[in-house]
Amino acid sequence: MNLKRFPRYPLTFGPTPIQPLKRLSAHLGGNVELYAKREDCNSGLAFGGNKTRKLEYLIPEALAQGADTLVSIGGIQSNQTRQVAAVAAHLGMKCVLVQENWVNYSDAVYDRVGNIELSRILGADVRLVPDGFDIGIRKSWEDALDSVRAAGGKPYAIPAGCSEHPLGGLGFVGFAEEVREQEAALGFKFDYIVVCSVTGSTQAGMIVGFAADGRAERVIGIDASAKPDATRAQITRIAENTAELVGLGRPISADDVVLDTRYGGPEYGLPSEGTLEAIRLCARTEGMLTDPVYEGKSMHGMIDKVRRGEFPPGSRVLYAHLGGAPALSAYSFIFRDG
Ligand code: 5PA
Repeated sequence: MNLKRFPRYPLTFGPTPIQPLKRLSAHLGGNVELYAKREDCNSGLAFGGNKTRKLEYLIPEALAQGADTLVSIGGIQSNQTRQVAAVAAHLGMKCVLVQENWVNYSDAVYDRVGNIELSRILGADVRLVPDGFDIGIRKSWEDALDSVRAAGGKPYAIPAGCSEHPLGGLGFVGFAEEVREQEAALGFKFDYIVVCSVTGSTQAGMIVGFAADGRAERVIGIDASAKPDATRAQITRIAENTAELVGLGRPISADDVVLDTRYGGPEYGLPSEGTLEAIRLCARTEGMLTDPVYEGKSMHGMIDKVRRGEFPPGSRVLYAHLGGAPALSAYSFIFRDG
């Protein structure tokens, strides 16, 4: 497998820290050791997150093409679009963001605070459109690309979550390689890796990266799309493409893709009672913030699996914290009493 042959433009601080979640592990009975790898603080570019790691492999292509505008898409509180806005500002490029109406929720200032506020401060041209949730390629995004061309600009297209981009899986192949180096220093290996999945390239990259040492099926995806069939299909497709790209040396099989579908509801972007309990428990035992759209759902999944005894006693579980806390202020009503 060869990731090194792909150019990487540094946007992150470097390897992200792995921290033991001692109080959360003890609270859950102490039979499983929980750790977090902090992708949520991987960069100084507007808080970073999983997209910043992915973008390190897309930006060299954008620069090589002489693009002057990054164009991307997400929901109103998308973390992806905020990270693209920050990267564009950092590189002196323009940024057009299509923000769709992905979530059935409207806190009074849902479209003013959190990620969308940050994207506006970062100077992005934020375009709100009424279309609903869909992780695929969107007409509104094609229209935005056309509008940049029509104005004489040179757009670089970054699809939702970077996922449908041919290079979108590479960043999290790198994540797995980084974990292997950290494991060598720690003197042990993780038995499971827990990761939130929606558009799929985060988990797909990890599957390929951990397949290299026989652990693909130890990557436990927690669906947060509440449309798990589409997410599973997209993870599988991206993993297949990425495996070929980096020369994994074996095809991806259905067994490699583990997606737990119990925690994504009630809908994309809406927390369940379990999501909220997990957010509060993690915050109050560890001081670590997770959000109601993504990481609160994967945190719920990890906590519930520990409580049900689904990880064998003595397991070491690595929670990939992918970011997302900037959306919390958009859910202020839910947390008005804490
Ligand atoms: C996102 C995605 P994937 O989309 O790669 O499966 O990652 C899921 C995920 N955690 C997990 C956080 C904090 C995320 O932001 N966010 C999207 C966005 O528009 O922000 C792509 C949906």
